[in-house]
Amino acid sequence: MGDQFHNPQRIPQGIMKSSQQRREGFWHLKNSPGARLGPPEVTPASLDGVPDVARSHFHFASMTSGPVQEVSCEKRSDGGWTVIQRRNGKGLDGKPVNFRRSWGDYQRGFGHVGHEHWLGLDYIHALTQQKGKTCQLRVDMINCKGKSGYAFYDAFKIGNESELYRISLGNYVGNVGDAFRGEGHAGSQDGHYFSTIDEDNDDCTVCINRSQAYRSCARDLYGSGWWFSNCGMADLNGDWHPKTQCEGWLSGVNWETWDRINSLIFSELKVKCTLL
Ligand SMILES: [Ca+2]
Repeated sequence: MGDQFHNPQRIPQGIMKSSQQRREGFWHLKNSPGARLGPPEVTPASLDGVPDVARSHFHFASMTSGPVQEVSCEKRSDGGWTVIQRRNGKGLDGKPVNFRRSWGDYQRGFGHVGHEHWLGLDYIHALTQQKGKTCQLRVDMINCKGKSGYAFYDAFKIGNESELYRISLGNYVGNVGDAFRGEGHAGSQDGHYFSTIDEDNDDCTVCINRSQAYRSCARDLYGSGWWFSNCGMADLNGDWHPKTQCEGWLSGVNWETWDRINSLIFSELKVKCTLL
């Protein structure tokens, strides 16, 4: 399957922040007046004995990120999670969203929050850098054979633009392996910068992956935006391959500590922040 290039789909922007919110740097997730709250969408993300998840859309505001953004929230038995990435091959128009995009697109986000999307680095930064809070990252995924898996990281945050959205991860718990750190692989992505096809921050001029050399992991190998580091074993923003064609891809939706050869057919990154 070739690359999917579609017209950019911006996540629709919601209401603007109030002047009080701007003045105080108010940060909130609140129920959107126009949001449709039901019926709950049952998704394949019921992975850990939780029978169902309820999804709704909220507006998301931060002191640093301009307009209020709509986000997808998921209510689970362990609390409410904000979805920052979803891959399922179904954009707003029913077709896969193109994730082979520029630095600016990854900063601002793309896709639609009710479908396949990337929330945007500036929003993820604001979400994970709330004062007095610490955040968990949950990664849900389904592999090419239809099996579900998950990974948790505590103390998750990403830096701002000047820090090239550097990722920090705490302890890992899960049943798919710690692909971010590669389980001893040289290319641990923890603590590394974000790269896109037009911004090479992977810290390797000759990046070695499976005995092949690449100048840019984002541009030359995976064609996506991610926290690559020589090049690493996680890339959930890689090329989309549908269930009927998910076997045998080097460049796919990858979590290589779980499956080194085949592309995942579902992934979600989601964040929950709690008071310290
Ligand atoms: Ca490089």
